[in-house]
Amino acid sequence: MGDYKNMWENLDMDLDKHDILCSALPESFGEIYLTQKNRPESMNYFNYALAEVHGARIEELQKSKENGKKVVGTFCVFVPDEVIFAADAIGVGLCSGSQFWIEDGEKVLPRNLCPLVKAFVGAKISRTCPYFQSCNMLVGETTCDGKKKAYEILQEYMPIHVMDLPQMKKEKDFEQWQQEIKIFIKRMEELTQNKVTVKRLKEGIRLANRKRAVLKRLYDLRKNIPSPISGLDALLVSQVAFMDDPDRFITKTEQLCDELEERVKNGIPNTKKRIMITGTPMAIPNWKLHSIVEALDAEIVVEETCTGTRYFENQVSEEGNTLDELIKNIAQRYLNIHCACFTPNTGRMEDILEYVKEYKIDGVIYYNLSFCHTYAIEYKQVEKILKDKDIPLLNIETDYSEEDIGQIKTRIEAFLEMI
Ligand code: BJ8
Repeated sequence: MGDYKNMWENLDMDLDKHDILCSALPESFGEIYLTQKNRPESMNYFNYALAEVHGARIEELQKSKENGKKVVGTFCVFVPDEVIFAADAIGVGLCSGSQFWIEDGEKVLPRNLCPLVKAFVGAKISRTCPYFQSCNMLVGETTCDGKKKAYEILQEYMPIHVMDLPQMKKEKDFEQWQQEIKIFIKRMEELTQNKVTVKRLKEGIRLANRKRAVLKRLYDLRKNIPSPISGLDALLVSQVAFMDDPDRFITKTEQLCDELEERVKNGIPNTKKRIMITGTPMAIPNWKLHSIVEALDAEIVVEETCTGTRYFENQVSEEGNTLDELIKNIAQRYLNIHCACFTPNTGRMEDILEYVKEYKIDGVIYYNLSFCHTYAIEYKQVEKILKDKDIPLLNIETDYSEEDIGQIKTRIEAFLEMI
């Protein structure tokens, strides 16, 4: 990494603490990623993106800000990228996957709370995340209680706009979500001083659709036996998608997919068990479950999570000549994401069964971040539908710490032997 000390200083970061964070990342990335054999060459870009995640990308954000652009941070795949693009702003995903931030998070939050929430609050209050420090505004959403209340704390540190996400999918909820998107457009216009016109919103829709399409292409390639890419590498691509410049990300992921297509032609069958992960998201640098599973005789070929299929499934229709029509299209696509914060959430069950078939799954691992109640409760429904079809399922509830790695490994070994 280059010398970014001045930039971090200007971002009012805690440099000493940030040094500690930065020194741990290369080691864990090296151990987990660079030890994999026969990786696609095009993954070099994503290695670089990760290595420069606090450096070159942040420098780009600062340059854009000097040219008048605004940066907004998001925490959930329900926040429509289309609107951020249409207002000519830059969006960055701020969900945090590091144990490093937990201690600071617990200074202001209860300990028995989801690690994702504790980590993002810890990242902000410790001033060790250059993405948080670069944001002009945060965009939250009323998904789970932990996040909702955490935004009240973050509000003390910086401006935040919270989108009121309905928790059901009735006609009135659909209407309400359209209203919320309109309010969000207004807020983005105020922030950027750019008008969201029909033309700009269409361009925003097109860009977000292209990004989703390339991720879909990547996932479709994983349906091959064997998958031409490890689950770890595919996860890294998804994680980088939340931070990177969208156009560059699309180009680099297309290149990766071209290379993977060649690999498929020369694929040598293996005996690895094909695993689906379903559950809560895995934000950078949370590679815990993937690294345990793929060190054994198994490959993860799909993630039914928000750092997986929920991020890219379904496109927004580009049809329409008015803002209202385009907003309706956006609302339709987004309310079709099946997060456990909705009741009922039967769409998720349908997706899981569909992916079992499409990706030729041998076994499913239910991944639940500790204290995430909605996903923990929904486990029973997933268990039932998979049991009915005789599909093996393992439930793993964990956080970001390393304490339970041995125990999880033992359970997954036993699971793989059984399936
Ligand atoms: S659409 S999964 S990104 S809310 S923070 S709900 S893990 S207790 S992240 Fe999420 Fe949007 Fe839904 Fe996806 Fe549970 Fe933790 Fe809450 Fe979480």
